[in-house]
Amino acid sequence: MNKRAKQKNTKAKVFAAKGLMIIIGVGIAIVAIVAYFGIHSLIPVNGNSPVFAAPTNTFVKASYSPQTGYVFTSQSTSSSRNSIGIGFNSPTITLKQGELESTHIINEDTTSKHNFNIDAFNVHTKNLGYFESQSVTFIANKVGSFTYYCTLHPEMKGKVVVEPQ
Ligand SMILES: [Cu+2]
Repeated sequence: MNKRAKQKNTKAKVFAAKGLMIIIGVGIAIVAIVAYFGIHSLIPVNGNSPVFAAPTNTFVKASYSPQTGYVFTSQSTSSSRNSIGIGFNSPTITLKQGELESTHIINEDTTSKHNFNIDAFNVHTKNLGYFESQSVTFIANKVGSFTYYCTLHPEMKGKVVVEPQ
């Protein structure tokens, strides 16, 4: 190999190495972002460390009809220990003490925004527009009966009952 060819070869190698570094860099950044948000989504809103457990999922929609007015309606099938069934209005959400709960709210009302709150567990969604949804994960770390509600419509409320273990 003459001098020029050698130089060219070295340049090509440096270029390839730089390319590889960029690819690795981007890879690390993606992994870091996923890890950051992944871990953060595992931290309950009323806790400060990630919980590596499968949550109980409850699906609730905000809806409106002239008959019912503004109302939270269950989208979860009923289970042996709670009164939730698809279509139940103002369903009671029953949990066991210490249970990890993910409540998924969707606004299926074309006429108004809605939000979902449970003060006792630091649960507060943003104002959800039509077909917007938000999931909130919390630990049922208090026993008793609590109220969930929408700040925009006082009539939209129901109970969260946490039973002792
Ligand atoms: Cu509302």
